[in-house]
Amino acid sequence: MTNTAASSRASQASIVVARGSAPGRCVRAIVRASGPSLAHAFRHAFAHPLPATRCHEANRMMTAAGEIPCIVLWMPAPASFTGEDCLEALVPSNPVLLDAAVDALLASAAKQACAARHANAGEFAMRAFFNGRLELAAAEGLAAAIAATDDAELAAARMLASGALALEANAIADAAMQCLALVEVGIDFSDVEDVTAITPEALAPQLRALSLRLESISNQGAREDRASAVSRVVLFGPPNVGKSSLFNAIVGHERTVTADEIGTTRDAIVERVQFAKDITAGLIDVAGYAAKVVDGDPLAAVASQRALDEVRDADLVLMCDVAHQPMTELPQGVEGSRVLRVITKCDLATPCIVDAIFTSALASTGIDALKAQIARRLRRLPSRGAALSAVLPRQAAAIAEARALLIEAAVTTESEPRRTHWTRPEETASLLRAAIEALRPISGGFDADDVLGRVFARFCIGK
Ligand SMILES: Nc1nc2c(ncn2[C@@H]2O[C@H](COP(=O)(O)OP(=O)(O)OP(=O)(O)O)[C@@H](O)[C@H]2O)c(=O)[nH]1
Ligand SMILES: [Mg+2]
Repeated sequence: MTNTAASSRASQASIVVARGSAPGRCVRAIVRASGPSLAHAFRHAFAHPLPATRCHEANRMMTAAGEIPCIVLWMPAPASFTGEDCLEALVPSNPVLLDAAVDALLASAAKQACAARHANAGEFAMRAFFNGRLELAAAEGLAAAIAATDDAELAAARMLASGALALEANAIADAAMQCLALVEVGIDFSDVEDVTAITPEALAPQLRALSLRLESISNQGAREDRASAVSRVVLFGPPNVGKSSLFNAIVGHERTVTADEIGTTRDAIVERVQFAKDITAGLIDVAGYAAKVVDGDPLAAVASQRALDEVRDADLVLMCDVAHQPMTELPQGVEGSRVLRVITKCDLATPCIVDAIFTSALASTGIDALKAQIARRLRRLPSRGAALSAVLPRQAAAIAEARALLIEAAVTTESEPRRTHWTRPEETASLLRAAIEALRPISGGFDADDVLGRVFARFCIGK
């Protein structure tokens, strides 16, 4: 559990008070409080004591700055947003009066020996969550709605808060589970008469359809800038390791110059490449990167910097090293999660690294495996420009992961040598199981504490 979540859960016994409206000009502002026994705690803060039952009434707050007229919305526990006693006082929107009103509530609680303090960011929503008044998805939706910068992001946030996202994710997980059951029947009861598993031919289109449904969720509310939505894959590494040769081998023609000289490539060269049936991306060849640039070559520093700029903007970095040399360290700002290690010139030496793709542009080996691995990694990226990933990165990542696994399951199924019989049903079944698991954070059944801190930290104080 995160510290924020743990400390907030532990301190729920205290009363919290905050301004509940954003700063800015308006007629009235809200002061909000939540906690146990508010009527008792705030006895000295109001001219008229708070009644036993829910009401809204005109009252006056007794503050150090004088009496402030207010409208009180009084919601005793448990029928309130947080599930605790909740109070909202609408006071004239003046920063001095607002501070005075908050102080008056805290001072009254102190006089009554009740623990009270200023609320932390998101604390009202967090209390609502812990008291079972708010689903985590709804809380996240609320946070996302606050953070939304346009209508599309707001629509994505509403989809989560309304439960529509969970419903669709559930339906897809359910359908995937049905497919899994039909495949497993063939594994577990293959020798039993009358038990027929689904054929690869019948299953593959179902898996494709499910992956399309996931794609359409992640594109909900997507902005119309699809032109810039092409992923960028950059060939990066020290000079002369064979990046340009690999670039040509992948694109399938001599698009860029290669030579024995160090520093042959100076500028970034882009070519659109279809890495798989469903994956097209921009492949970019850049100059060799050297942390220390050779003296007497003024262009080298500029070219090297340009290479670094391309890498920082890349969705996937193909980090190239030659088989017979030690691996290059990743430059600063390039996280390992965006990197695919590639070993070049494998015809010259046997590489000793394990976790990499081995290639030789000269011998044309490893090129198809590299393209397939690039496609696999790109499928896992959340769609660019999608509002969902902008405001709900956790959900977008889960959907991207599940979608990639479903496509992989479809590809595995389609590559069965016979259309009506299975040779490797276990492989498809395990990919399907992983896809269902990947959807779990949205369809339910995950460890809430892991994400709580991050969710509520996105709220502002008073929410
Ligand atoms: N044996 C062998 N040689 C290769 C291979 N790939 C490239 N080379 C050679 O290595 C040299 C450098 O190749 P490039 O593709 O220009 O290397 P680069 O990394 O683009 O070089 P810079 O642009 O200078 O950074 C050339 O002489 C290529 O012929 C390979 O797979 N095997
Ligand atoms: Mg080059």
